[in-house]
Amino acid sequence: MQLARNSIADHNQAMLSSHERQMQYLRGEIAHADQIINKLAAFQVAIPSWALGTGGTRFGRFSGGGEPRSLEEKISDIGLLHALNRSSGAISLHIPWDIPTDANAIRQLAAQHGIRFDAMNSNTFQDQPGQEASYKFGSLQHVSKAVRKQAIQHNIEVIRHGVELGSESLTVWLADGSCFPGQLNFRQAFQNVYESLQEIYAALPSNWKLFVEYKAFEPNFYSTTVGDWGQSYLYASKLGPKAYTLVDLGHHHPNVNIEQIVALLLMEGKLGGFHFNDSKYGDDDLTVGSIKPYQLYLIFRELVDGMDAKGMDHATGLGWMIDASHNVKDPLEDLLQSVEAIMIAYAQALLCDAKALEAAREANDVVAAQELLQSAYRTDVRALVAAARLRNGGALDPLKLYRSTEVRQQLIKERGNKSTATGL
Ligand code: LRH
Ligand code: MN
Repeated sequence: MQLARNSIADHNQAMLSSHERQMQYLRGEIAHADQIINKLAAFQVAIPSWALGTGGTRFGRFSGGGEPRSLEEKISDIGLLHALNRSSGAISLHIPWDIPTDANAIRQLAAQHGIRFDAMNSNTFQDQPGQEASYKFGSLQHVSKAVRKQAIQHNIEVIRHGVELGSESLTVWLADGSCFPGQLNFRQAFQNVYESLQEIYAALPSNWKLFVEYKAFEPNFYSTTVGDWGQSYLYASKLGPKAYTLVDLGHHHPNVNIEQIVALLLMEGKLGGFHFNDSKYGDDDLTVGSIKPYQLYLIFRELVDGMDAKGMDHATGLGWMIDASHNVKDPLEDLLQSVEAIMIAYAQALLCDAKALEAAREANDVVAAQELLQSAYRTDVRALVAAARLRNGGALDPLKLYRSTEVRQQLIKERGNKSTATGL
């Protein structure tokens, strides 16, 4: 489904005067407004291929209809998001949920929508039909060499698909762990995973990165073999320079100081990227910034300072990906809100006077430090984010235009109410 030719131009025309009023005020308040807009305009967030349909939980799944039935339709839906906000120019595939039948055709279709292929995701947490050995008791940690070999082969196969599509990174998330005390030899499990990751690492093309994603719990509920940033950092450090940690915001126990973890991993040069989402309790995979927007801002504060300290390019230095699941929202509206929340947190982080903040810290002026941090957070930067979109040819208010052009209704007309797409 394509947006009608002039729908974005007409939408922007109708909203331009109020946008320019807000920009005039912000330009009066923010000396470096244009630098912030430049950075926002260059910033792209990868959309997960598994988050374009209704996720659901083990208790139920309530599809909203018009959901993609193929990889081609998933790419077209991301094309729509990107046409609206010009900040969703990448897709992250999950194998075998999204095995391309014709890699060249898929690559060309994505290019037509201005979409590139971000990190590939392997899947050794589900047994596929006809699969030789089961992952019930883990994959790369498994006591059986044959099971580990099967999982290693799968990851190498995922790399092959990624090379054909132009991806340059592989994310390995392992459900591996244990549900009961006594079930697992932690040291042997670590060693098995490490040796298995070494074989996967050895299969990486020279320009590729390996992201080791950690998670505190689920589906195992006593131990997880890549359970926290320390374990992921241990693997990534032992594996070599192409291996990094991946921070999924929902993979921490409540109240963990994620921004401190981000600051240290970045300082060590071992932060590879993010799976952005939000959560109240567990791995809830909710809309980014919907529960803890201040934490998201504090994370971007550490990212901006940490990347600037290392001279890293913000747009390309790390893997910026969303990992969400939708139960009650239209998936595309949810993703538009998530990208917006990321861009707002990034803009506020860029707005904060980092030099003055450092001076307050040096002076142990705790109050001044908080005032500097929160004055940026309390600044409505939405017009700056909109200005970046306008500059890139996007809509001033993507969600409003998505609704006013009745995209979902048209998708339901085209695809029907049932959803068949594989994935979570
Ligand atoms: C695990 C996870 C991982 C994906 C899956 C879809 O919870 O975050 O990143 O493979 O979700
Ligand atoms: Mn994730």
